[in-house]
Amino acid sequence: MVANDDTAQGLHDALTNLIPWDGPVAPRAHLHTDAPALDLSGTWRFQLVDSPHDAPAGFTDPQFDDSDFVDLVVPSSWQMVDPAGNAPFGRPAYLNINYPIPVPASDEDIVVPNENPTGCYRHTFEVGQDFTSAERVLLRFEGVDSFARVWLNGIELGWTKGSRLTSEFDVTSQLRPGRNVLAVAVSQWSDGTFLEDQDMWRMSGIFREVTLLARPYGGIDDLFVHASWDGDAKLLIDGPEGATVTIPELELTTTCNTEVTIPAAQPWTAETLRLYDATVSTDTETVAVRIGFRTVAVDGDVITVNGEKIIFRGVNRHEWHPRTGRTLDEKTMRTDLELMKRHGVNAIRTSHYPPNARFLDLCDEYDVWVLLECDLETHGFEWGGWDGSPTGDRRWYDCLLNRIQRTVERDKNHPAIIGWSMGNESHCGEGIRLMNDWVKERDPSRFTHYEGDYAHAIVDVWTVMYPSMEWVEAVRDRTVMPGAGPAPQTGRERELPFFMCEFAHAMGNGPGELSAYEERCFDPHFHRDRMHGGFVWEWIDHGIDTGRGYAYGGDFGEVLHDSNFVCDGLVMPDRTPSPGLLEFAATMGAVRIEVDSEQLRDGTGITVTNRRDFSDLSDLEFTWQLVDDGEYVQAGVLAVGALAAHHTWTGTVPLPDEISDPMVVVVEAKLTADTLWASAGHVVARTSALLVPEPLPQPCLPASSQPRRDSSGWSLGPARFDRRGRLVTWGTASLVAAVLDLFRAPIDNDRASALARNNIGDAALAAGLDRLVHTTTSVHEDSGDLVVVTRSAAAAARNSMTTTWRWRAVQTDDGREGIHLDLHTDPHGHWPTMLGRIGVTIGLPAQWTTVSWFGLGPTENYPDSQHAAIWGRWDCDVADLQTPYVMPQENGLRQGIHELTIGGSSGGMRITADGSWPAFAIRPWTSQALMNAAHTWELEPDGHTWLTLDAISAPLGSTSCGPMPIMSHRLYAQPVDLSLTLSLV
Ligand code: IPT
Repeated sequence: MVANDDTAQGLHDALTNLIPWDGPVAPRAHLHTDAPALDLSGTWRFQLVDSPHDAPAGFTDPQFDDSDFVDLVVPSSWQMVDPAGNAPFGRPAYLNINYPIPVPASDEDIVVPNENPTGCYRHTFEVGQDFTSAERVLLRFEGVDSFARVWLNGIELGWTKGSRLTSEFDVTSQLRPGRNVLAVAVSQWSDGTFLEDQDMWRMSGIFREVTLLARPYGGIDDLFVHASWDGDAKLLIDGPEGATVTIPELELTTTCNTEVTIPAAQPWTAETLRLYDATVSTDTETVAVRIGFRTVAVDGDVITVNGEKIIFRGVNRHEWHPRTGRTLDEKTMRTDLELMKRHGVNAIRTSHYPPNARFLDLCDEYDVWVLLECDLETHGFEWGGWDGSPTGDRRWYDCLLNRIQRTVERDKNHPAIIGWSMGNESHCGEGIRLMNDWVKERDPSRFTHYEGDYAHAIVDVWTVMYPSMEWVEAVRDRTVMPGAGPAPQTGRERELPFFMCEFAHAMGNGPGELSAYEERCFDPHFHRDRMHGGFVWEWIDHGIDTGRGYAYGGDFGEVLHDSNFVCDGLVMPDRTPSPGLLEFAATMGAVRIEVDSEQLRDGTGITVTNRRDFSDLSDLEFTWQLVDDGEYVQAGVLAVGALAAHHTWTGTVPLPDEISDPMVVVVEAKLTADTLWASAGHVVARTSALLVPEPLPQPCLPASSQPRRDSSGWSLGPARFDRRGRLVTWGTASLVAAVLDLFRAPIDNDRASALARNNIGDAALAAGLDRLVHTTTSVHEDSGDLVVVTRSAAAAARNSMTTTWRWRAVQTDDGREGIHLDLHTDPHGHWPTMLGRIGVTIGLPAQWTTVSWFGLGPTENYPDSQHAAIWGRWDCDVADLQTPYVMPQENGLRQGIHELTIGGSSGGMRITADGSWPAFAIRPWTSQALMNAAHTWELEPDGHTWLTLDAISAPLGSTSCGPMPIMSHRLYAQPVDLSLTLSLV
């Protein structure tokens, strides 16, 4: 063994010798066995030193006095112990592409720093005769980051690398009856670090389970289940000769290594949960396996399962918990799957490493497609043009093969896994080909994936990251790619199935444009086409809980970091669904309901489309409701029935003969029975449509009062304007005058970053959108109206917006006093900058915190993310209107506002829109304060309730790592009108 001596040199060699491991037994499946197993999780003794050379002398000796050591719970990452507090073992560091340590040049030997945090672990455990009488005993580590050297009772067992891969050491000859002392030295940096450059928090430790496994004489060390379906179920289990296979539910008994056809069995798919509990037994051991019969094939350029094309409505999933990092308990894993299933996610790419083995059992159980990725990323080599990247350097090939072998062998028996991915962002060389060849030989029953196979010479599918809409269209239409895409469509990629292994970067407020991707890449209309959907980047924000909010890169004093790029998920760090996840459910969900209010009276206004690939809709009940401004009118059930996959149903609901107020039709699809992931009644899909009376009732009548001028300004109805024509008093309340607003606190998709293909936010700031100066150029009375003209422009800028505010006293139809505003704004000069909004902002009293509106809600919505919102009457508090994105940014917009009331114990304002329906945001701080805060805990209410009403709002896009929004969605300066009535409440 290279590292068997205790000298510094010996240790150094093992850390960087490009040998994947020394000591572990051949990789094999994780099996659920009745053979004795001892979970070694719990409190261990621990000491952290600066370097492997500083490990306390003799700490591996069973007699060593470890009273200087401290307690540490295993599994855990030592940097996750109180990282925002006194951090006894250092803090995590967030990096995306950059390596956390210096990178060797391609003509150098591999070196890692001497300063190499090393955790010295000791754990004492007892075993009984069930272990000492076994044929063999294995010590299994499921995840140690990144290098572990292991001793039992003072005798070295060897060492291993591959942080998210299992290693099993044979401890038969070192294990003693009774007390045993395990010692492990874990170093953060090794040559493995160069293969593990995933975009995530960098930390280390024994972060997954450690187990002692007794292996009986004549036991079952490994199994390979081949369960296919081609109209009939076929089963072949590679295993010990003569071992008995039983599936009680199918009344089947057979033996390993014999293929049987089972006519009674049903197929497994990610929609039709059909797992069979089986056992495989020898005289001394019984193993439980769950079998799903399915056949994955690449049929021309289409991926099929059981002969049907499948669509990935997928997400990329890292393992994350805001308090325990990459150590996840089963409850958290179940929560992920339940949330995914509830929001229409049907596929997971395990970016960019194999997850905890237990998670894959749950994927079988909950029914999702899994693209299982190897623990491999060498992204930091990109900065040097990939020179020396391990996938093209033969010195590394054994390490690469070791990684893919451990990946496939551990997880090969899961029906949920339908494809193997070689890794992520590691360039492409011979190493990838060797990995792929090995997989195709070992397991030809699944497709292989590697996005970086840009020559399309190796793997079975063609995938891309973050394509533009035009790009996706070109793939779909088989035309030449616009711009400088990775490759023109001239080679083997023309023959391959296509999906987006990453798209719709869910960082901060977003992603927008999901429905545009959905139309192009997920539409079953292209049923036999090669478009297979994709996987949103990513599932969860990797924020770290500090007790007062979430930390991100840079909060722990890292030398290098990538800021909040680690918070780019569809769920918040605490797994609260973000508005982006609700939009995912509404656009990507396989059950589609569309309501066309114009056609309801023709009997065809409601369309239900079953976009599932296998199952009908008999698990759902479709209900409708007619609601009149919050008042329930009528409800019923739609006879959609057992609509088959890829079929459409058309129908309608009965409407009253006349509609006098805006009314809403809401149609919902609900589960009729409990499932593993939701209770009966859970809403799988919901949509609404607005029915408006024609002509629209006029909300107000002209009042007799005229603008009255006095020494300090103007009075008009319940309002006062100062001498510059600014609205400063409402009833008895003082206001911060309404001004034109073009600014939004940059969302992550507006902010320039290494990967963002935009500079929207910087351009907006350079143009001074956040610091417009508003100058009144005229105030006068015109036929009973107070007409105010303002010019809004930024210091140094020559371009401006001229706004005419035409105010008139009115009475509402229910007799309340008010004023009507007709606003028109016009750009002057050259406006190259994209705007955040074109609207007005006004400062209301801080005591006004109760909000009620008729429009789209209750969830936040934006022009390119509004499918989850429903028309209706919604009530809440100002605090509830804020979405706490980890990095503060524009949030909380609600569109389509017909009426909005905001008030408190003293007074309030009702705003009704006529003509076009504005959007609103209400916050206890300004957009400027939102921009300036780096964390949620830095936001403090400033003494006003700020109301913004947008005539037009900018889209969200997903430009933080993706294309610019579709041209027609972008918001540029243009003339707009707003027509509102403000009345007293
Ligand atoms: C892509 C990575 O594969 C993923 O891990 C993550 O970093 C994502 O970007 C951004 O959050 S790679 C990028 C160069 C497109």
